[in-house]
Amino acid sequence: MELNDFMGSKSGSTYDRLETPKTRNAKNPGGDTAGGRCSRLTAVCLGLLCVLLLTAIIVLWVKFNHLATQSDYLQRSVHNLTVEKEGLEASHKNSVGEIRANKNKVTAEKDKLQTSYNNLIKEKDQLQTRYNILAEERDQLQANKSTVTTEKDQLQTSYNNLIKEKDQLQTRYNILAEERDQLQANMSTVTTEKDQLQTIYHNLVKEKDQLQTRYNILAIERDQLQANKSTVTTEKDQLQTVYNNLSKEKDQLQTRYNILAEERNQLQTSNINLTREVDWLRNNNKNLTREKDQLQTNNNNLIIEKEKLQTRYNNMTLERDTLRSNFNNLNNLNKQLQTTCKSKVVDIHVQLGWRSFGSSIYYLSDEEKTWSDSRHYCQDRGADLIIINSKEKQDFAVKTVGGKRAWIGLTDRHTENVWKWVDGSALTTGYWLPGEPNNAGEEDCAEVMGVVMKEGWNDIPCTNKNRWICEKSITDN
Ligand code: MMA
Ligand code: CA
Repeated sequence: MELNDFMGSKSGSTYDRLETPKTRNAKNPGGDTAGGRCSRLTAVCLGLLCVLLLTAIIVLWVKFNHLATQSDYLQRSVHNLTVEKEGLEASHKNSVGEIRANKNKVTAEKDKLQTSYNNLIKEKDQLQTRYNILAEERDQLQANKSTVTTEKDQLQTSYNNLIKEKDQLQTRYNILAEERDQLQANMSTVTTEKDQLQTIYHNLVKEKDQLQTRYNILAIERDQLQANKSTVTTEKDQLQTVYNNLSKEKDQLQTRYNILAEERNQLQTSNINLTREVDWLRNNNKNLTREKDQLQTNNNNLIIEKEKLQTRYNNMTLERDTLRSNFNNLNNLNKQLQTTCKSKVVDIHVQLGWRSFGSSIYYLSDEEKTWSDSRHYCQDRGADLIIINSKEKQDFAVKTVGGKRAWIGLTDRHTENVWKWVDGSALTTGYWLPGEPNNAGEEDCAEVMGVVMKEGWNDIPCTNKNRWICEKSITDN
């Protein structure tokens, strides 16, 4: 080593200088004078000083060697780190920036270490210079121990600084080692990502080539289209003008078409309705034609029948007139006969004891019968018991019965105190005697009394036997 050689050579020269007094003492062993003792004392002191200086130099030399060893170790570490950094740089092309930054850091650290090394070299030179100075001062033997001590302190301070710098370098080395481990750990991830990106890159390159090919084709087509565009633009302007005119005409035609369409729809609707009506009318016409033919046939038959009936009607009219004339003649004859007949009936009844009054004839019996038997008698002769419904008939009855009494056609035997005539009509005006009818012992049939001062009606039991007055209308037959 350069340092050892240096120290070796320096040690040699020092021994040479230190051996000089010994050599001088050895050449004068018998000088036991005061000056000799003083010289021996000085020599001893100088020897002790030389021993001290030698010891200090040896210690410094050992420590310096130790520092040099550490410097070598750090140098090798820097070298190894540089190698590893370069390996990482080769592995991580994609993370070149980071690695480069790390490399710069490592380089900076290396530069710092180099600087430290240079400083150490300079300090070594300084130490060498100082050593030379000390050697010169040692030669002067009056060199100041304080100066040496001060320099020793400075060396000690430098040593401490070097220790501190060594610790800092060690710490930085540890940090760099951790960063290296992290970078190694990131390497696999980055490698995987790099492979994926590489695959994507290849795909993108293929797509880019395809797109480039398509782009070239499109560019050619674009140029052709560009050339066509001007022609088409001109034609488009012309067509636009024509289109505008056609649009106006189309709008007018559309309006007319809409109106015509509405009219057409209305006409279609009307046509459908009319077609239905026509069909319906045709069917009706057929039916009506049939009916008309039938009616025509019927009409002809009816005309024939009408003519026949007209003939018959005329004949019957003649017959009717004849019959009406005959009827009138017969009716007149009948009236004459009835008048004659009634007159003869009245005559016959008068001959039989009947009396004529108004439009009826009346018969007062000489016998006496119950009310019912009396009525049967009248009915057997086409008459009934007398109905007295006027003051004239009441007076006629009183006059007819004379000073006697007779049944009249009045009874309440169906409902007590409800008096009815034999023709079913109700009693409206009665000519009862005072206090009558009193129904003295179930008296349901009426009699007329013609006794003076006792001319009127009385009720008596129907089972009593009494005369009776029959009444028979002449106008009934
Ligand atoms: C009295 C009087 C009549 C009654 C007859 C019966 C003479 O008249 O009471 O009302 O009908 O008697 O005989
Ligand atoms: Ca009575």
